[in-house]
Amino acid sequence: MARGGDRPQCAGARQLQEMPSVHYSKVPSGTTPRSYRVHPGSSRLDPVSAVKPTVNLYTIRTQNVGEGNSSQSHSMPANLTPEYKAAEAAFRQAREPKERLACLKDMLRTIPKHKGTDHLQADIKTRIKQLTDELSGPRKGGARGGPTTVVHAEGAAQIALLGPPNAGKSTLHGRLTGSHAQTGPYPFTTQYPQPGMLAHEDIHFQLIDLPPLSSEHPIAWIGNTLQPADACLLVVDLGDAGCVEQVLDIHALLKEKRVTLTARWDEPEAQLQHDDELPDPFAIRLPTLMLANKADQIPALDDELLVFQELTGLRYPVISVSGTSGQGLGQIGPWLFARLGIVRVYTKAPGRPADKDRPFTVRRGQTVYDVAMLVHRDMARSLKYARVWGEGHFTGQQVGREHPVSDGDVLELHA
Ligand SMILES: Nc1nc2c(ncn2[C@@H]2O[C@H](COP(=O)(O)OP(=O)(O)OP(=O)(O)O)[C@@H](O)[C@H]2O)c(=O)[nH]1
Ligand SMILES: [Mg+2]
Repeated sequence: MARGGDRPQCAGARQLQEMPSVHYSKVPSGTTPRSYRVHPGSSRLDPVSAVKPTVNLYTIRTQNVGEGNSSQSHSMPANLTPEYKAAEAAFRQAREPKERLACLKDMLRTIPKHKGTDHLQADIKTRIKQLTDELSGPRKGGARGGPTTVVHAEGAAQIALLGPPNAGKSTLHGRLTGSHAQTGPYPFTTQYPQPGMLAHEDIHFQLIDLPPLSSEHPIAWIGNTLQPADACLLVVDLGDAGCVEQVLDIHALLKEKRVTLTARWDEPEAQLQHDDELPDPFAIRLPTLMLANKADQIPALDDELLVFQELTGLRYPVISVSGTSGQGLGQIGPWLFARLGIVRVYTKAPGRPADKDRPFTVRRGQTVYDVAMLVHRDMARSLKYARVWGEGHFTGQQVGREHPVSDGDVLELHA
């Protein structure tokens, strides 16, 4: 790393120099399209009744500390059938455990049975077993049970708070959502996921406070917990002497779980995988915003950040914040709204005013049909056309099912 004469070193950088075993190469420039991720649904504002945001495909493209092929990637020709591909696509969209289980069973039924798919078959069977166990609930006698580790997604998007111990995740969660997440001046305070809702204008994002990720205390269930997440906030205390090592440790732990954090929030909605390659249906890819926390007590934060980025090779977008003073917290909601491409759509019945209180949310590029799906599956099936009020349309303009919606549109759906 080129370090200027008077440039301050971050605390993590100082510690790293004493740790020759830590890998801190810069981001390799090569990119390889490989797989993608789908999110279904969208949401009503109501945090209780809301369902998930809509189809959104993220393409796995780059590879560095944060972004790599999972350890279980498959590259052997697999001759996957259209039936298998359809089942896999449905699995990626499914958010509810029951639906996911049904899709997994379809995948197992339709996957070509030969040597090249052995690993994937085994993976699918393991997932089926895990989900079946999860769905069967606590065993008689209370042998299973305990706190929930997978939080049902609600609001416009589910955002996971990840980070090393003591970075201030729970303090931020409390400030942002009004939760009473337990905080403490010692590491490993948080033990289980805790949801909360972050308001932004007339929608909410669901923030999930999580236990710290650290190889000192690995969390077996974290891969499953992150399954419904749309994105992640990586909370880092740049004043912590161990932050570089801790963040690299987190990436290694996530990689084992086939979770990749990415700086890219604008992945194209396309599946760029080669037909003869066996995709990894269980890979999770989370667009990541880094929160450089405890800004109130780090005097040269920008310089610390530069050194951190240089040493880790990680180039996530960053907002500096303080969970204590509140600095920077107001930027998070608008940032997520813009970068997730959230589009709010209000519906109205013919001859009635629009319901302006409770928008449905979809993602940029989604259509009238996608909104109808959120209203009701039957409505989408029988949808003939819609009338739309909004920028770029004349009043009550008639549009077809495939018409893309824009933020603020009012829709009157006609079956
Ligand atoms: N100065 C300062 N202290 C903070 C800030 N945020 C959190 N803290 C303190 O840092 C300590 C850890 O905060 P937590 O919110 O419990 O951190 P955490 O990341 O949830 O910790 P774990 O659950 O153990 O991973 C507490 O003593 C907080 O008061 C901040 O922005 N500035
Ligand atoms: Mg905590």
